[in-house]
Amino acid sequence: MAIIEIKVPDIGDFSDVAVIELLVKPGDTVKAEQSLLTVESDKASMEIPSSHAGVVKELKVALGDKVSEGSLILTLEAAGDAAAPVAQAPAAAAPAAAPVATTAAPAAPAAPLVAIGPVEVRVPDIGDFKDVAVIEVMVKEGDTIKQEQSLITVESDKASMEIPSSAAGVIKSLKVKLGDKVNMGDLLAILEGSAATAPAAAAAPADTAAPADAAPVAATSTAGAPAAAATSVLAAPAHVPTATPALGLPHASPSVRKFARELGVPLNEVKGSGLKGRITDVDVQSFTRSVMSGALQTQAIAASQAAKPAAGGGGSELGLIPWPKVDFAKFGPVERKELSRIKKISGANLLRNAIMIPAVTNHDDCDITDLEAFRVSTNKENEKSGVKVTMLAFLIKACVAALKKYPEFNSSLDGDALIYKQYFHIGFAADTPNGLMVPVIKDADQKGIFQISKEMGELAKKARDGKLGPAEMTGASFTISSLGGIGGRYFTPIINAPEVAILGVCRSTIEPVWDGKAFQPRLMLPLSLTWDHRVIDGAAAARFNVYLGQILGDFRRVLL
Ligand code: CAO
Repeated sequence: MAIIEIKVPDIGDFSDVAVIELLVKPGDTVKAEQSLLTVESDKASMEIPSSHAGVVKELKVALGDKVSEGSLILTLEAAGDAAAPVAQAPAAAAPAAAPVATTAAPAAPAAPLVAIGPVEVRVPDIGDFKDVAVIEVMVKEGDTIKQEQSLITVESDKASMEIPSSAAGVIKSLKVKLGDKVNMGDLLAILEGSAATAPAAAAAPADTAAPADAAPVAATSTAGAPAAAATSVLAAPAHVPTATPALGLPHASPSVRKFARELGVPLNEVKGSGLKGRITDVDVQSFTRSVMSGALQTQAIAASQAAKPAAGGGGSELGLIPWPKVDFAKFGPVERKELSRIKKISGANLLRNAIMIPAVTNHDDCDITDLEAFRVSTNKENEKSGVKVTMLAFLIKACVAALKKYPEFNSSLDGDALIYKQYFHIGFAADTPNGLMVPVIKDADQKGIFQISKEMGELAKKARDGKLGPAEMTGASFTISSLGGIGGRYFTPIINAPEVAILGVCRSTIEPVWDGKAFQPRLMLPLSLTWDHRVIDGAAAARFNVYLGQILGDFRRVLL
C-alpha cells in the first residue's frame, strides 16, 4: 500500500484561507472526491476533496490553520491503484470570462458603479456553479444597496457563495426567491439609482472584472472547470462574510447546511460550537437530539401553552399563522368560561405530545365473547364481595403480557437510548368533571384481576373527587384509554409522554364473524394502538395488537 500526500489543489483566489472544519480523522476510510476539510474566505466557504481513496494516516492541518494551494492536508494509505488519482484538482485557472454587461464588478473602479436609470443586475460568471439553489436572499425590494453588497447566497453540493450586486442603487424589483435555481446571466434584480448615489462614473465599464480562476466551485467534484468572475466577489472589500450574524445568517458550511436541511433543522436556532461560533454537523445532531428528547421546544411550548388556553395560543412558537380571533358574539349569544386548571395542564401536555411524537395508530378488533361471558359469570359468583370485575382490568393484564413479550412498548426514549422498564405500571385515562386524569395501577404484573378492579374503582373515584395524590398519577410505563363504557368504534389516542405507546379501547359489539363455514355472532372489541415511530416499527405494532387480541380471546395463551 502506497502512502501518498494529499495537498490542497488549485483553489484559485482562496489563498491563506482558514481551515474551519475537519471532516475526517486518522483511521477514516475516504473515497476519492470525499470532502476532507472546509476552508473559508471572507465571502465563501469551500470543501476540499481528496484526490485519492484510502485510509487517513495522519492529519497535517488543524482547525484554524491557514492553507493555500499545495499545502499538505494529510497522508493517506492509498486504496487499490494508488497511482490513479481522480481528476479532481478544483479550479483549473480560468480565463477571465467577460462578465455579462452590468453584472461583473469592476476590479478596482475609481468610482462606484451606481445605477441611474433601471439597471439589471445579473448573476456573474460563477464558474462551475450551474443550476445552483438560492439558499438565502439578503435583500428585499426597496432596499438601498451598495455596489458589491451581497444579494443572495447560492449553494452547490460542495460550496456556498454570495453573489454581489454589480451596481449601487435602490432595488425596484427582485427577481429571485429562496429555492430558485440560478445560472450565470440570470436576472437577479432591477435597480434604480438616486441622485445622491449616482455619480457620472456610474457608467464605468464593467469589463475589467475578475482575475479569474478562483471561485469556490473549484472545490466541487466537477473537476478542472473554469471559474471566473465570482472572484471579484471574494475580493470585494465591503462585504458581509458568508453566514455571519450581520444579516442574521447562520454560520455553517454547505455540507452542514445540507445536513440541517435534510433533518429539517432551522440553522438559525442552532448554537455553533466551532471556530467563531460556526455550526458543525455535531451541533446539528445535538440540536436534533435535544428536540427529540423534548428538551427545547417542548418546554417552551408547554410553558407558553400552560399559560394560555389551548385554543388561545398564538401559534407563533411554531411559526404558524396566528390563532383566529373571532368575536363570536357577532353570530349569537355566548358565554365565556375559563378552562379548568387540569384542562390547562393536560392541554399543554397533549399539545406537546401531539407535536413532538411521530405517532401512528393501528386499529384492530379482537374477539372477547368468551372473556365477557367469564367476566359476567365471575361477577355473579362474587356479587357479595362488593368488587365488580371490569373489562378494563382484563385489558390491563393482557397488556402486561404483551408488554413483556414486546418490551420496547414498555420503554422511554432518553436521547439516543431506550430505557426499558422492568416494572409494569399501567395508567388508565379517567374522565372527571374537571377533565382528563390518568391514575396509575402500580405493579400490575403482580396483581390479580380482583385487586386491579378494586384499585381501579378507588382510583377512578378519587380522580372524580379531585383527591388523587401525585404518587397516584405518576410512573406509568404504558397507558390505556377506555371509552368502552361510552361508545364509539375507534379513535387515535395521544401518547402520554415519555411513554411510547397507548392503547385506546372502544365499545364492544356483536359482529358476524366467519368461522370457515358460517358467520357466527361474536363480541368484538375495537382496539386502537398509538405508538411512537421513533421507537416502534409498524410491524411490531401489528404484532403487539395481534398478540393482545389473542390473549383477550383466550387468556390461557399467557401461560404458553
Ligand atoms: N365494551 C362494552 N361495554 C363496556 C366496555 C367495552 N369496551 N367497557 C366498559 N363497558 C361497560 C361496563 O361493563 C359497564 O357496564 P355495566 O355497568 O353494565 O357493568 C359500563 O360500560 C360502564 O363502564 P365504566 O366506563 O364505568 O367502567 P370501566 O371500568 O370500563 O372504566 C374508567 C372506568 C375510569 C376508565 C371510565 O369510567 C372512564 O372514565 N372512561 C373514560 C376514559 C376517557 O375519558 N378516555 C379518553 C381519554 S382521551 O380524551
